[in-house]
Amino acid sequence: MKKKIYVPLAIDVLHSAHINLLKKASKYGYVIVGLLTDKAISEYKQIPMLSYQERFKIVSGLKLVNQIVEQDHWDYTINIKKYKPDYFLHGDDWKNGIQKTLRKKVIKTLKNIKSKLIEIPYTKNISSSEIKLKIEKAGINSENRISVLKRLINSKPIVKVLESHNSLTGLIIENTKLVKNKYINEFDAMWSSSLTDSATKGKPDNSSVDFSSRIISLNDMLDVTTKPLIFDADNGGQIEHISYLIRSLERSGVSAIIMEDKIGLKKNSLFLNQKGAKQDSISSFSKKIKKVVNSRKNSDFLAIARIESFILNKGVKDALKRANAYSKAGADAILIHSKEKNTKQIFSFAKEFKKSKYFKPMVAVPSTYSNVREKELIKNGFKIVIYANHLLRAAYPAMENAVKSILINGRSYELERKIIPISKIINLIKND
Ligand code: SPV
Ligand code: MG
Repeated sequence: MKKKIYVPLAIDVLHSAHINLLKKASKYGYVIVGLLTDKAISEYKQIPMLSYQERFKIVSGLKLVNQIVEQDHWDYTINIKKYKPDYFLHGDDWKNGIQKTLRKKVIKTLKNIKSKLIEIPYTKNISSSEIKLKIEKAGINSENRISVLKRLINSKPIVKVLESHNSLTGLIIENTKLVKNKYINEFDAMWSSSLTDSATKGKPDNSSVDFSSRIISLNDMLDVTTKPLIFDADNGGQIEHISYLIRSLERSGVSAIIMEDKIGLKKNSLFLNQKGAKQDSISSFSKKIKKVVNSRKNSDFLAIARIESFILNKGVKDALKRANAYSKAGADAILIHSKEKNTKQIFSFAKEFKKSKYFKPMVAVPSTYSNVREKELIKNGFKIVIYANHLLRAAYPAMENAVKSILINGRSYELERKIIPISKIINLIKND
């Protein structure tokens, strides 16, 4: 019987180094490719551009490959134990960096089943990540960008979203990455907040900044970034206009709309005084959700319903009734909003909603209960967390202090050490 060789691959961009690798593998025998799922990849780097199904099709067209199996964890040892290959092949680039620990674990597991590790030299000057960067620089198309959010929801424990109010904040979200516990930690998506977009324009969060203006702002951000964007549409406006709004958002490459179930003159939900603010009827808001669902051309564009029951001092019963109805109307996810300082309200809702046959992924906006950790949200069934206003809140005092410093000192010298050098700003914005 032919010997089996296992090759784990992500194949986001198929290139010549993969072919070299598979040619070497085929010399050892029957080639099994462990194709990494979106979930497995997102455990250690950004979600791939192509979906698993698309990547599967590409690999199945390669005559060097005898079998493809699903590699659903970044930890290869699970499949090694399952398929018991005689050989395991990997590029030698995993000896350093974040894959180092995994390599050690793999070596131990292979030893236990008397299999061998084959490491082949990393092909210099070619890497998927670099090719991906070049493609990203050339831009991402709207269709692809729309789908990324849904894929992230299906593959990550929680999707992390941060408010972006202009292109610069979009770039910060795009480019800031930390390595935490050997994993790359970064934000997955941007939130186009009605509050911060309005505040940036010096206007109140009462829909005085109309959708056309909001869409110009988000197009600026989408021009220079590749991550998905969620649009805060207040209550969606008039139902008769919704299909045009969805058309514009999809054309721009927005991944989701969030609509809140309020009517009347818009008031920000974090205002203590909600006098005059009214909640829409379940039937009327459900119609709006249906309208979004029927208007979208791309089924990966998500309709997210935001429930304001807690904001308007109604209880969990009202929130649940609405969640079930909105889910039935076609909402892909439910944002349960709260302006309490703790998570009691949203977790009591989550506990009940999880039992519902209409359960949908839940979204949290921890603006007032900011002490909650993401792991607690995950434990309570939340799939998206939106940090809704933090970049603007960080920028405002920094700018105000700069103004004060120049006014106090009659020069800008004292400020220099607190702000970034001009050279850094120049280099931050690429000119190519
Ligand atoms: C926003 O960021 O505009 C929101 C969230 O809608 S909140 O400010 O809490 O209403
Ligand atoms: Mg808003």
